[in-house]
Amino acid sequence: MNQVNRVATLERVSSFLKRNHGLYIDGGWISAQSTDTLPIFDPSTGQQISTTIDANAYDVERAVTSAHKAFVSGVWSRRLPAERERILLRYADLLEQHAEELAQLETLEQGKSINVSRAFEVACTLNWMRYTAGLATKISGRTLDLSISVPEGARYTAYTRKEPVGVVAGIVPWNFPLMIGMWKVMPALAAGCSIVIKPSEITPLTLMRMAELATEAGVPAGVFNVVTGNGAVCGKTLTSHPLISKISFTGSTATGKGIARSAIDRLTRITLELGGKNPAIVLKDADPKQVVEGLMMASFLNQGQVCAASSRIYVEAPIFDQLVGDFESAVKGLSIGAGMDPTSQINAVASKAHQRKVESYLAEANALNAELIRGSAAPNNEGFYVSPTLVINPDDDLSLTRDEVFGPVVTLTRVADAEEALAKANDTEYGLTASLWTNSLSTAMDLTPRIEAGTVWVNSHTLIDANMPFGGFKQSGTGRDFGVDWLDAFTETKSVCIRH
Ligand code: TXE
Repeated sequence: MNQVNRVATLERVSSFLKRNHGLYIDGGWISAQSTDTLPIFDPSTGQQISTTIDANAYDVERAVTSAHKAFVSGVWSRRLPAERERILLRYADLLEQHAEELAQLETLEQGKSINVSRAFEVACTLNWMRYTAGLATKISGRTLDLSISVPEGARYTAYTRKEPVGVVAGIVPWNFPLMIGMWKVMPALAAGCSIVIKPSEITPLTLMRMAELATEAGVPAGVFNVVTGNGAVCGKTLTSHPLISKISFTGSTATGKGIARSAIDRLTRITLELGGKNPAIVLKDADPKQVVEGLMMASFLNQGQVCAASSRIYVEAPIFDQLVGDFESAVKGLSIGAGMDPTSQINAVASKAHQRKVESYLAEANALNAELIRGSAAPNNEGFYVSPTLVINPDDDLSLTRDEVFGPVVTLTRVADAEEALAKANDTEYGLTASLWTNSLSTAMDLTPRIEAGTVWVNSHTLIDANMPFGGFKQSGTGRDFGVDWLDAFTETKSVCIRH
């Protein structure tokens, strides 16, 4: 790494990494029964930087029991909405006060640029936290006029109330551990639920620190618990526990479906935010500068480890060659290096296993003579780097054209017209996001309803907001996060019918 540009690690961060970590249950750290541990690596060097517990079934049982006890006691669920809101706003203030610490932890365990950790992961999470805190005081039902006339002359009025669903299990992936973690914690707490959260085994540190800050903000003991561990034991025990009323999962389609299958046995409520293979349709009247800037960011932010990332770009023939040239210059100009070096634009991916997976897609494409344009070479160390890569006019049946690669890889395909682009864009089992690049309002209004995706951007891509619902069509998931109706997924609707 370029030591001159490297951000100095805060003393608070170094000492947190060295801690003898336990599990966060009942408002504090406890020793686990499990003696198994999981190493945490710095993706920029491949070196181990911390160690966490690989929780067993007994440990998970303790966390769920604590959350359930807190829930039925009413210590949080029956608290005045304004009090919950105030505590959650204080929680956001604490993140703001510890912003640099959390940003560094995020970069050290996940690999992404410190610039992205500061400006996106931490700063945007703050917006989401404050937005969601405000929802705690907006929970409301309806009054209902009824037509029941039994016995004759009786009159009835009903109303609905939204009640917290119970104990939530949050399963968090490794691409945006802090932000996606808070997308589960905040709506659960705003609605009055308790939560047991399981971060990814690769990137648990920021959420562990956020548990401490929740207690400092005033969230009562037992309401917010963190268990660290692998998916097969810790994750599975948590999501199949009978005291869990709601699962909020973000991760792969295969794991999400497995959890949903087991959830159906107990009819546990479930929200799934799964992967994407997100198309960008670029028409000949689009602004090329805007396209290249927007889609470089949308394709390579966080090394493409973004569920909403643009990974397939379809360009109308008249501007295809020019755009390929512009993308090639942009990709070759990206500097590669450690996330803690703010001048590096492409950083390591999150794990060795993921680096191998992304490289294996590229190796297959190469073996089948696909045209690859690769950016600068990765640093010569044990870090988990993948050079940013453009794949030009790949065959439709190549694995990297169909699967979610989740790396710094994007395909560019020439199409004859908007109809061919639309057919190719929709030819996928996924349906998370898409974008359309055109200066014609009528074309945009014609095409957007025909694109099979939960979010469609026009002349931008990957820009998300707390007030804009987000979720997938098709195999990209079920349910929506964000927006004014977000807490519906964390509440049950009760109808109260009164005879008078
Ligand atoms: O995902 P998993 P992986 C996609 C992306 C990536 C692929 C595989 O394409 O390459 O998924 O990543 C926990 N019960 N996305 O293997 O397995 C696990 O411990 C309960 C897209 O990491 O889905 C982790 O906390 N939990 C995505 C979380 O599930 C289980 C983000 C995600 O792991 C479990 C990440 C089980 N049986 C990957 N098995 C997005 N939508 O943003 C695993 N887990």
